[in-house]
Amino acid sequence: MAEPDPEQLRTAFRWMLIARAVDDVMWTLRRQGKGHFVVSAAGHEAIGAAAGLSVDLAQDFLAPHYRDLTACLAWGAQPRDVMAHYFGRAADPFTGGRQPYAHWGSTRLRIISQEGPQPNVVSHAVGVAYANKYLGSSAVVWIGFGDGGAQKGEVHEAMNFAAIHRLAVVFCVENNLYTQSVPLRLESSVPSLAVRAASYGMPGVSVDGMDLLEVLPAASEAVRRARAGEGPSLLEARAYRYMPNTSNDDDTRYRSREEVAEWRTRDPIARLRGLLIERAVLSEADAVSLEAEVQDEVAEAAAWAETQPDAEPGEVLRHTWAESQVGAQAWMTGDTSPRG
Ligand SMILES: Cc1ncc(C[n+]2csc(CCOP(=O)(O)OP(=O)(O)O)c2C)c(N)n1
Ligand SMILES: [Mg+2]
Repeated sequence: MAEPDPEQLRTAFRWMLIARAVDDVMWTLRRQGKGHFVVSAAGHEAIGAAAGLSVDLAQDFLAPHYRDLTACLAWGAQPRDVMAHYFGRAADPFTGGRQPYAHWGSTRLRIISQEGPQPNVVSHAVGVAYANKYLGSSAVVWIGFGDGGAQKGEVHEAMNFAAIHRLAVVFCVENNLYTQSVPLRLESSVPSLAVRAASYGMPGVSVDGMDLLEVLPAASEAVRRARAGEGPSLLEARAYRYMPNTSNDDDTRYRSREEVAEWRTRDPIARLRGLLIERAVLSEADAVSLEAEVQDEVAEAAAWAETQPDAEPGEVLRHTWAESQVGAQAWMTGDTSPRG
């Protein structure tokens, strides 16, 4: 990809700002006892922004890691969608209030459902890429997963299968050095996960995942290659999650505050902001007003979602059985009379 133009950089910055603002508001709601489970994207924002700028948003698929809020925004999710999902409201366009936060999935936006067991989405997304090839589609599937997920056997199977069939896939492993409390050296025999690409005969590149301008060329080349029928690539984006694994985790038990503070100095959003000002893409005043606009938009989305009705409990069985059998609900609750 040629150097990103100013408009692309501004767009990426906006996605990243929205992701961080959503993250912050969710943590606040959690602490106020108004919201529940938070999975933070903070520290991973540049990866999703690079994905969004690299793909063709009109046709490509996203199989998101649960820290890929920025990518979901790039693929078209709106702050109201995300907040309705966070609160589990009926208006949640991803799961209709069925799943806890970060289980995005949208047929309309071509976002493949994020699943609880990690990293199941990797092999399922490769199946989507296989279907795309079968159908003669030129769509690319961007797959995000964690360094811990990368240690699972199914990732090996998925990469092997994708390489054999030269599928249009980008495997993006977001290496943030931890699998919850377990450090990388205890879950991987090699410090760089990109080297594993060689065993599948695909390119493997390792980049600073907190620097948009470093992720972007590698992401663009992987997407180009996939679309040209040259097969999959493995992109290792090195990052750091600033917050605990989830709002149920206490990270003070396994990493020092000094370590977290050191990584804070490499914040992907602050770095991009500095670059935009340095390149005169934005003035300081432009950046401040964009930040204020994003804060307002996210606050409005959160306030809106908070007042939305919960999903109807009876809806839980929809999309599980064929519509004609939604009567299974009555059966589950004790009504065993036969139905036609
Ligand atoms: C099969 C499975 N085992 C355990 C978990 C619990 N779990 C949720 S997040 C997580 C950490 C995964 O680490 P990694 O893949 O590196 O992603 P990160 O959270 O660091 O982005 C674990 C173990 C799970 N969701 N699925
Ligand atoms: Mg990790």
